[in-house]
Amino acid sequence: MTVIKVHHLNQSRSLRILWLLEELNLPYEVIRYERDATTRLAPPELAQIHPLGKSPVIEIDGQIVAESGAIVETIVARHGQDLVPPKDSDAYIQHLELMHFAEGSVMTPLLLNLYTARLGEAAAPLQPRIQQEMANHYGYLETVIRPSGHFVLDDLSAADIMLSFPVSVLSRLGLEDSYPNLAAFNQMVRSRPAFQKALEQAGGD
Ligand SMILES: N[C@@H](CCC(=O)N[C@@H](CS)C(=O)NCC(=O)O)C(=O)O
Repeated sequence: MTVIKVHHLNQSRSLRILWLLEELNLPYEVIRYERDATTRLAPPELAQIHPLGKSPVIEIDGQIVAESGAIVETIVARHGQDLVPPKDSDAYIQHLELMHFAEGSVMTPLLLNLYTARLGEAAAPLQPRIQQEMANHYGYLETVIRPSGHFVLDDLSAADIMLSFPVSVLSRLGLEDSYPNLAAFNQMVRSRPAFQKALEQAGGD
């Protein structure tokens, strides 16, 4: 089996990929990059791997893949079918929806919140809408989580791995008390041995 190379930026979505690889017990190599201490941006070396200059990026069987959702789908299609519901099931559609929701929807208000925080009072007119959309998206996730504590299946799925990143932001925002199911999900993720190994590889989160 070929070794998957992971171009990992500290404190980034790339943790999803390390966690997935640990869950699947696949051989991988981590190439580490550090954010600029002032700007928090990735170093220019990442743009030599993929033109966007962002992380995660992987090299798998000679191909470069960017976008954490595409990376997760590529890896599970080859090595982790148990992490995706059967294609002819209703759960498959829900899984697909949440895989896309994780980057295509919930990250938008979170990023707006992050960036507008730098504007101070100038961002005040935008804040009610941003907060409303954060509550909308987190509120939705809070209700769709299953009694098992996972999002789609009774056990871990690729959607859980994708959603772990936006859900982890809740604790940084001090909002965990408002979303007890998501707080429990976050604890479940962090208690998994594979996640802890991924955190070690990542040098923390
Ligand atoms: N939608 C992309 C987002 C990639 C992304 O924005 N990565 C961030 C880290 S979480 C990054 O590389 N930021 C550094 C920069 O933009 O310079 C994905 O899911 O992979």
